[in-house]
Amino acid sequence: MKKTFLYMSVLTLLLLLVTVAYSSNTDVYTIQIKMGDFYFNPETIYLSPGQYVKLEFINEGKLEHEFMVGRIVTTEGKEEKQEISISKHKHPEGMHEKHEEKHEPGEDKQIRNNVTHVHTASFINQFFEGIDVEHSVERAKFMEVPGHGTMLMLQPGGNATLSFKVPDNRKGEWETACFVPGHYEAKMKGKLIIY
Ligand SMILES: [Cu+2]
Repeated sequence: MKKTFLYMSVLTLLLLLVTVAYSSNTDVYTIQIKMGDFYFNPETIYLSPGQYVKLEFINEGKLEHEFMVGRIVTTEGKEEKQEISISKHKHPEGMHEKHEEKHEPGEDKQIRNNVTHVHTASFINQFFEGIDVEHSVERAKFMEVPGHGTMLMLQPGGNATLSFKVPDNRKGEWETACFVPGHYEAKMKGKLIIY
């Protein structure tokens, strides 16, 4: 009887250990990131390859802010966007001159207006490229902007979550930034370290 009890206890303990090990394996590492005028708090985020993470964002500032992650800052974003808008005017060969004459000035103006909304800086190497990100947004947007990259944009008071698995090939130091004109210059940047 005593032996059976001991045996059962050991078995229960083993089962408990397995359960704990299993649940910690599938644990999601959640981190809250506050955005404001002009900062990210915490400024540095540490994540590990293979980790399941959930980044929770809150914009506690009075201005709209964005969160982007990458490696080389470029100011070519605006020009790239202009190229894209020009390519919208592409038409079959031989139609070119005719088209130029027929061109509606109003249409052009509308496209130019879109261009002025584009932020002037972005990253060349985007951290989120190829990562399957599950997101939820409230007064916020998570999207791919041609010529700008993968961005999370939060209105004042907005919040958002990004859930994903950190790939093994993202090790190292990444820069986080807000490229709303003037914000990066006002030091609205930080670091994402995958170690
Ligand atoms: Cu900002």
